[in-house]
Amino acid sequence: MLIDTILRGEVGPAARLMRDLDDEMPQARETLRQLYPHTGRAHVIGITGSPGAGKSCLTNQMISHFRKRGQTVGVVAIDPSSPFSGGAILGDRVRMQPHTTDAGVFVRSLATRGHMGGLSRSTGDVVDVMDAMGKDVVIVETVGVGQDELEIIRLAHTTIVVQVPGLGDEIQSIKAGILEIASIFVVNKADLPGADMVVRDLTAMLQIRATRARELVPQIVKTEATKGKGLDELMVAIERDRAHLQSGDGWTEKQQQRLELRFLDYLRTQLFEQARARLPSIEKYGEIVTALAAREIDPYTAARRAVAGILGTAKVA
Ligand SMILES: Nc1nc2c(ncn2[C@@H]2O[C@H](COP(=O)(O)OP(=O)(O)O)[C@@H](O)[C@H]2O)c(=O)[nH]1
Ligand SMILES: [Mg+2]
Repeated sequence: MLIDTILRGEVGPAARLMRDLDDEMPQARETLRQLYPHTGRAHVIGITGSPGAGKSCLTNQMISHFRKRGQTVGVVAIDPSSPFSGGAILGDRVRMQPHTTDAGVFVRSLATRGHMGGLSRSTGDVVDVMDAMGKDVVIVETVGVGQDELEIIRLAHTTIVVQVPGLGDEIQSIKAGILEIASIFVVNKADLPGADMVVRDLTAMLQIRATRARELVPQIVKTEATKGKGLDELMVAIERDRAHLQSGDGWTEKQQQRLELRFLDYLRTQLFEQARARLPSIEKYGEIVTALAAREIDPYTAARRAVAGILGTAKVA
């Protein structure tokens, strides 16, 4: 049985399933549906930050540390799509290579498909498959551009935000929203000048940030990913976050929060698909289109009228 091979962690069938999910094959959806009850065990760690901040190097180091403890690891590397090919950048795969011969590590690269400018929708599915495969930890690497960075919370229990010195005005480089999503700040490239200033700035910003009840104040860890320096401290911070989440209701809450966001995401898509399919059959659809073209109504009003038509509600002004 396909399900059993995936639950046993076999890479071939799992990789095929991920590809089929990406291609939106109905059979793959059904397989995932059957795997779903076996998910929810993996600790999902998001890592985000600017391109070149050292996320892949850090991920590589974290893999080594998790493996030393006997934990299995899945990695989902989300690369920016090339505007020309839509393909993933090869670099990440190459950089992850030290672990490619280790059966306890499964790396999968995904291209973002610009779904609402954000994370590839199948990222959640891929995380689920790795979870079902029995991976203890699943690391999701996203590039800190646009919404991806903030969307990581719909997938990760623990979010690591990587900062580096030397990007000019350090405070400017920390975007709104980032302080709220970070469980851990890593100041990587600590060998470069300015790292301590980044740590100071972050510390100051965290002091004015309102900490929600039961939430840990994010830790700040200095690392030099290329040499593995600071990795012990990072592993302690990750472990502290996991232990904190699992000690109270945090884990369940995060789980619920994550699933609700994904549910809403699918709801949005499915409603839109259904609505679009019904458009031609609504009364006066032709009129709406003509009025739109003649600039008699604006697109916003046109959409409202179409929604009213689809839902069969009373006339909308
Ligand atoms: N000086 C220095 N360079 C680093 C460090 N960590 C990573 N790099 C370099 O930064 C570049 C980008 O690293 P990478 O992990 O691909 O960054 P990513 O784009 O965030 O995944 C590579 O050339 C690394 O060798 C560090 O701690 N110090
Ligand atoms: Mg990378």
